[in-house]
Amino acid sequence: MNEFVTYQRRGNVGVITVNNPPVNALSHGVREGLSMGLDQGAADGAAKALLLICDGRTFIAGADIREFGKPMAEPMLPTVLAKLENIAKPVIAAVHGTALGGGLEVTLACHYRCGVASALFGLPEVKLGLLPGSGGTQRTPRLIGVEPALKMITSGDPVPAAKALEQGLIDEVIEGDLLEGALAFAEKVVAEGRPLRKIRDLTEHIEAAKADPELFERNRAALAKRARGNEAPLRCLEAVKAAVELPFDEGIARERQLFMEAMGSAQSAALRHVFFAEREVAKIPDVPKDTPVLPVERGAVIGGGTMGVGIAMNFANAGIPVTLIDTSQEQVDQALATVRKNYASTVSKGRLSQEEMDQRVARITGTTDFGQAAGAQLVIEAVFEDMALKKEIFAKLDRLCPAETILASNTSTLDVDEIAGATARPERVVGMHFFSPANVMRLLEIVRGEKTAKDTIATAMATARRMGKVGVLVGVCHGFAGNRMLYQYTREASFLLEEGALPQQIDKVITDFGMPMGPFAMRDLAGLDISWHVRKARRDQGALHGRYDGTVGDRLCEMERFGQKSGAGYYRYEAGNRAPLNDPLTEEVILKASKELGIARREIGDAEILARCLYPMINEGAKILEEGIALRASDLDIIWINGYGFPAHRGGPMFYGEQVGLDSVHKALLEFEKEHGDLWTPSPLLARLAAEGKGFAEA
Ligand code: 3H9
Repeated sequence: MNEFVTYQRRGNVGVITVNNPPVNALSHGVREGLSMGLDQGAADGAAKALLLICDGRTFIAGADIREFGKPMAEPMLPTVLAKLENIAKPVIAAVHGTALGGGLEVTLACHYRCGVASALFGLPEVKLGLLPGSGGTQRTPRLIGVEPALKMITSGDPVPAAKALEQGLIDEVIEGDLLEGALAFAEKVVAEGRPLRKIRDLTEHIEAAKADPELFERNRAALAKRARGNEAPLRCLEAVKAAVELPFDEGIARERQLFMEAMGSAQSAALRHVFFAEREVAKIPDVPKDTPVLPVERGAVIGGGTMGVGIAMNFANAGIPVTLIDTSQEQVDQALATVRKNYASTVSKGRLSQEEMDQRVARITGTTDFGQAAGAQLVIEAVFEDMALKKEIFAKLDRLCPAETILASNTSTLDVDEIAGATARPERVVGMHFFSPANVMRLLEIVRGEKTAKDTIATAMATARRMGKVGVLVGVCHGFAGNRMLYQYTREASFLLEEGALPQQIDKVITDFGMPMGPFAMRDLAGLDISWHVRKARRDQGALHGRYDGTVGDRLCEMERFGQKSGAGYYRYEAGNRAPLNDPLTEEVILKASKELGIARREIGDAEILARCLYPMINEGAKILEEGIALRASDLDIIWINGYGFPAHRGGPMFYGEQVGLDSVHKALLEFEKEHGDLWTPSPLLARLAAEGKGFAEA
């Protein structure tokens, strides 16, 4: 056919094979080859049935995302699929790996589907801000029912072969070799004279859905609640609704219209950016893919506090036995009890089986004997942020552990090079900064010290992957990348309070933007007292410079309002309820603080609030890039999406800055600088890119 698709006959069956590594994406060449393969199969009189199968590691994983946003050449996928569905002999899809997006849509235009037990079937377009654009929203509900189809399409989550069989999405699960099994299935279809089953003609599920007039409103309300401004799930729902309300061909036309609308949206551009950013983040220019990864067969965690417990659970979840070490037996026992409590809570929610819990708990052993760290290949220290204590622990581990053992610190602020200096193996020392709760949050900042060896970095990145985390490489500086940017954001939120806004207004602007929580609800959840103590200590040391951002926070803490745990902070809380309630007392405190500071309060618009909170973050991100602390702007986006809940449909803070226009961000920063001083001075990198009309990737 062409270089991507071949045709060959086996017995009564014409076999069309796609080969477009790595994931058999439906590029122009594949669509063209498929169209030609179908023509040949249709014309081959000896072929009583056709089999569609793929070479390599997977079935077709969807449209070629790299072609999106560019002019598309004929034949388009819907045209190829119409040809496929109308062929006058049975066509059978044989799936291994993943049949995703356009790949699953190809199978739905076939008359029968089979796959190996390990195969996955899904329509993940929603995760790219899209909807299935080649009949997926019209055929899936006709095949498996409207509600199961809605679930599959609006969640984007794939289903395994067994579930697909149960739902009727596929007709047979193949044991053993896929090609041989699928050929036997095709011969059976021929021998039994099975009909050409066109999904477009199935009506049973559509009629059932018509009998439930509330179906779409019910699902729309539930989706809108979860979507936080993400438009794609609701667009998916509109397309499925068309399957119920319109004849098939009109439904297909409506689907196409919605698909093109989604393709042109800023949100889809953002989500596509995130897709590639997630893959880029694993690539470190001077640590190539073939860098040796040291074996990690056993882990150890020093410190049984909240972070230590979460980290030990990450090892256990990845199937790696781990020793949890603390100074007293009481602390060890308490840590192990917390491990059990955390897992039991997951079991009670039905998200983990009791058997799996028992296996994971059994992988975690506790001891007060530091010597047992010697049995691990990766030791992660998670004691509190005290440089002297960390140095003492690292010196001790250095004496006790074999020379190859990697010693990692979970520090969130301290200098990893200074910690490494306490050992005779700085090349085996690395930062592994987990985010709280450590067993839940996907982000892991991997901090490269001056002397950290390449294989140490490769091992830390590989361990992150085994733990189901996204590892992002950063350099040494106070707060690393994520928290450095966070500080800018929370500081601005505090200033806005003093200047005229209220917590509920700021929080609403931020949650309307798509963050799960605003800065003040977040502070109330974390507790206000810790940062109060830090501020007091820094003030006593004379380390506070510039405009002070803690006035309101200090007053609240002086009134013993420490957040949720004390029933009040920026908001008030009713017993047993975490919902923040507006509090006139807080407003009084804020008004007084403004007066005390000599600030005349003014109306602050929502757009200014958003810009004041986000632009300084983008500016700090640019400084981080300039200093070489992060490798790329898209890595900072991945940090914020996975560690702080930044909405993926906004692409991350740096991508959002580019969508607003770096020039506009730069201009706004200059205005803020005029008004409020040099905290807002644009970074030279941002100023240069704005002047040159370039994005961060072109820096
Ligand atoms: C769609 O189908 C729209 C239709 O409804 C309508 C059409 C009209 N295109 O993830 P990996 C690259 S929308 C181009 O590391 P894994 C990826 O960038 C599409 N490239 O491997 C990477 O490149 P590099 C719906 C793609 O084994 C390399 O392949 N489909 C595509 O961990 C390996 O990827 C999806 O959303 C693509 N579609 O996971 C599926 N997919 O090496 C998206 C991958 O240069 N893909 N690449 O960095 C996936 O979910 C995973 O890649 C998959 C494999 C599970 C398949």
